[in-house]
Amino acid sequence: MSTLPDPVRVWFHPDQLRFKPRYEWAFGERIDHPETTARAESILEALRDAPGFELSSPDPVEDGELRRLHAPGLLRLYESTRALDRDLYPTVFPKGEMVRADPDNLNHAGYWCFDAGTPLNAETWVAAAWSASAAASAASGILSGDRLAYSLSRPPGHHATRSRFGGYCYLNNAAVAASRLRRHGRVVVLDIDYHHGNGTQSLFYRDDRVLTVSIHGDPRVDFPYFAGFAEERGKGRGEGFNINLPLPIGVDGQEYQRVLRDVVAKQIAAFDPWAIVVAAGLDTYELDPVGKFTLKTDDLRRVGETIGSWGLPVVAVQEGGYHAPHLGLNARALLEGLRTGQASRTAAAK
Ligand code: OKP
Ligand code: ZN
Repeated sequence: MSTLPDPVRVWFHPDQLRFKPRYEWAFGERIDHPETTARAESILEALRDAPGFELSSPDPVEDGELRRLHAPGLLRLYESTRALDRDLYPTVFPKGEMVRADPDNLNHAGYWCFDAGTPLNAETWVAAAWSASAAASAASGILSGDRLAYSLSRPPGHHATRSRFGGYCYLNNAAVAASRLRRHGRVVVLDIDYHHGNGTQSLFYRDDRVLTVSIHGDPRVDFPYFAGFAEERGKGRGEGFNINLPLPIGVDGQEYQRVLRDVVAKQIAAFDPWAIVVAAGLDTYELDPVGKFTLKTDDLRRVGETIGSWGLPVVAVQEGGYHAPHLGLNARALLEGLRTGQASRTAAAK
């Protein structure tokens, strides 16, 4: 008897489209902001037409759940941004002792920020909260038996730390998903975005129940610059439970696949998790204007197949990916790959 697999739920809320960052600063130049609404629209269009996907509206994540990951001051600052009538780019970033920051004073926003590419306006908070809610609902889908769930998170999340936003990220969506799953056992967050997932790393740095693995462009030459080195392995009981795999620019699909199969697969198998959160950045794509790897759409499909073949439930949380015209096709390829990989594993077990 053959049955069709259940459709993959695509978690997304239309209010995620309300936030439209207009520009960012890159080496003194004002450039169009890469993190556009066209990205999400490209993904929605590609998955709407594809068989096997079903659009679902998330439940709002509660404040208490966000407070377990993020500092009260950061969340309070986001509340304050509702009063903004313009885009705010923090320009003063106080360090160390220079701080008596007031989250009700938007002139102090730089205290909770680490870069100049991540503006605040009156729509930031609603979009970021739904983006995190989508990840939370996707994780809950896994808890009620889904084998694969996809959070169309936008704005992205993996650079957001406990108390700082940056790198286009405000709330750490992948960490929200991982936290829901971690109550039920060991969880891996595998970050395949081109950029190091510094926020996710820092949130679980002392945690031995969440293994964080990030494959990314060498941070000596690429954002976030200050983290992502192989020496960062976790602290305290979390020592050994953070793995960074920085790679040189120009890496292609074959080399990427080799790292996944020869290094990542073994580390994850040794950790023996019950579920995996994929921080699914697609800026490793050859045409991406921000990332500097050279993966093709079929390479992204194979990345999905490899991860799926590990036989674990997967929550894929969208991160970067800035070539909007092909972003939907690439998301679809990754997700179809994940599903094919999972099916091959199920078939082999029978
Ligand atoms: C966010 B995510 C580019 C300047 C660098 C920061 C990149 C943030 C990437 N010209 N801006 O990990 O995809
Ligand atoms: Zn990225």
